[in-house]
Order: sequence, then structure tokens, then C-alpha cells
Amino acid sequence: MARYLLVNGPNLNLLGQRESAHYGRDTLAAIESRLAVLAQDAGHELDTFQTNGEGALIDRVQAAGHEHCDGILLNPGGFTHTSVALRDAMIATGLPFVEIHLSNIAAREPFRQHSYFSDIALGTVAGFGAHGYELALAALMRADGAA
Ligand code: CA2
Repeated sequence: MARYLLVNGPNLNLLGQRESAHYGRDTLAAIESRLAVLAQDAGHELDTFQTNGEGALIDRVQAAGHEHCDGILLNPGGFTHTSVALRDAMIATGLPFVEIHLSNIAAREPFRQHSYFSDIALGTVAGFGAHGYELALAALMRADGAA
């Protein structure tokens, strides 16, 4: 049995409330519970975590490096484009991770087109809305030899 961690960054707690053109209509709670069921159906476990704080994100990622965690699904939110510190934490854990974006950041404003995570992730899923989380879990399990 593998254990994975889903981490969502700032403002993703607002999903389903507004900006549905970019981010869809699903709430984060709906995405998290769907993903937990998919992991469970495959015989694995999924922990979930969301915070608006950069320090709290880094603390959770560091903790994942010290517990039984086989990989991370990460939507860094706006920190995608700003956070060298979260990037350093992802490298320090040494855990494989898949970067997720609801929207297609390559097709948005220039400042969203650079990610501090894409070059250190196993891969990036972007532009498929909430379905991207399911694609990312499938990819992480496959890469981990758990699917
Ligand atoms: O497309 C994504 O998943 C993003 O990571 C979402 C971030 C954005 O800064 C990234 O460039 C791309 C923003 C998340 C904000 O989510 C909201 C949801 C509903 C209402 C307002 C914001």
C-alpha cells in the first residue's frame, strides 16, 4: 500500500465559489474526496492538505519527508510563479511529485507562464480542470509502480 499526499496552495479553498471560467465549479472538498476514493480503490491512501500560507506549505512538505509518504500531488497556486522557498522544500524531501494546475497556465498571462516546479516535477498536468487531479494521481501511481 502506497501513501500519497495532495497539497493545495493559496486561494484554492475558494474553488467552486467564483472564477469558474478559469477554475471550474468543483469545490476543493469534492476534488479531495473523489481523489481519496480513487486512491483507496487502487489499494492506497491519500492525505490532503490546503493552506494559504507559504510557511505552512513548506512545513507540511518537510513533514512528508519524515513520514511514510510515497509521493506528492502539488498545486502550488500563486506560489507556482514566486516561491523559491517551496521549490527548495520539494527538492529537499526527495519525494517524487506531479505538479497540477486547473487552468492552462501556458495560455494565460506571461507571469503565469513560468513555474518554479515544472523542471523538478515528474511532470505537469495543466488545463484539464478538476479532472487534472485524477490524471495526476494516475501518473504518480504509475511512476511509483503502484498502478
Ligand atoms: O490553474 C491553477 O490551478 C493555478 O495554480 C491556480 C492559482 C493561480 O495563481 C495559478 O496561476 C494557476 C490560483 C488559485 C486561485 O483559485 C481561486 C479559486 C476560486 C476563486 C478565486 C481563486
